[in-house]
Amino acid sequence: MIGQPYDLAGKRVYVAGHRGMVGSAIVRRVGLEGCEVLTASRAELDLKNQAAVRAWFAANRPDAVFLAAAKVGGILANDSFPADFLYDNLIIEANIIEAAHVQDVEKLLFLGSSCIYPKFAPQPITEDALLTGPLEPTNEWYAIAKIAGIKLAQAYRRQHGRDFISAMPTNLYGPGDNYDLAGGHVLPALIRKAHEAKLAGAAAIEIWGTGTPRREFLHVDDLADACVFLMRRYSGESHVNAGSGEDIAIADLAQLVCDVVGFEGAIQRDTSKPDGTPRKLMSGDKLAGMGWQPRIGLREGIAGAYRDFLDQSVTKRGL
Ligand code: GFB
Repeated sequence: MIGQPYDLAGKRVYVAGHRGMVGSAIVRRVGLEGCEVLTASRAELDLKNQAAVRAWFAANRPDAVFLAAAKVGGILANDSFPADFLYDNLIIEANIIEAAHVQDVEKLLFLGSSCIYPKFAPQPITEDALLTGPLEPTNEWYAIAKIAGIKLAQAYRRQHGRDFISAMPTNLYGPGDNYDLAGGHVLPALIRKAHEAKLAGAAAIEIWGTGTPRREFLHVDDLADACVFLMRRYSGESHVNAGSGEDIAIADLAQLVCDVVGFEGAIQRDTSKPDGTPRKLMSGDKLAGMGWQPRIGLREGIAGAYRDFLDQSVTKRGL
């Protein structure tokens, strides 16, 4: 349902997780709305500490909250650290949603993830596929935490009349991504592998799994725009998918990244690594029906992400 537009101008808007890829994109985008953007560094506020979160909300009194703080990672990180992915995400979202309720926050947007859906959900995945089948085992811990976050937002809506909503982004990429090969997602990993192979004059790069899984990718600046759109225009119990509407096989993605980076060698597969969900394409009909569309194409987005990777490399080496 599209509610009365919620005007962010003049509001105090807290972006939780502002150092991350998603949070920093939301800070950039929401800054255009004429609001006062509030952030808190990890040193200032431990989001896993309930008393600290409550005190921060009482002292800073935000009107609106974007809940983008989360422990995130790629398929291997999810599979290797199930306790961290479940506990950290549960506690962070519970603390923030509860504090937002106690402090009468007018509107809150919780960010989930497309891995909340069943492993074999019919494609493209509509919002009502939630909780209709078993999850993908490599990331069920993260998925369960994110499902709990959606349910928390719904529960505070039902029991306390709070205007708390949820957006479900597909796989994201863009400036501020994590280029760590073990912990990060596929797209930043491919950028790094192709770049380093080009510099080293290597004959090939290696990708994980069979290369056949299909994923949908959305540029984080498009996601930030969708979040602000939903914050302003949407009020409803159901979460809303945010995607690009197109998916690509991982092997084809690897080729595209190599083209953009300028690496001309071969692409080899390490099938000892997991594939994860065979396909994850979300239906964007609900958000499109409200009038929102993504703007950044995949090739253009990867070219921008590669520039960001080069900038990060320069900064890290202190050049
Ligand atoms: O991006 P990724 O880790 O996330 O992996 P998921 C996507 C696909 O790319 C998998 C393959 O089939 C990987 O096996 N892949 C190929 C690689 N080469 C690489 C590589 O070098 N690094 C990585 N990371 N993957 C995550 C979830 O799942 O997606 C999270 O675990 C979250 O919970 C996130 O939902 C959006 O799409 O498989």
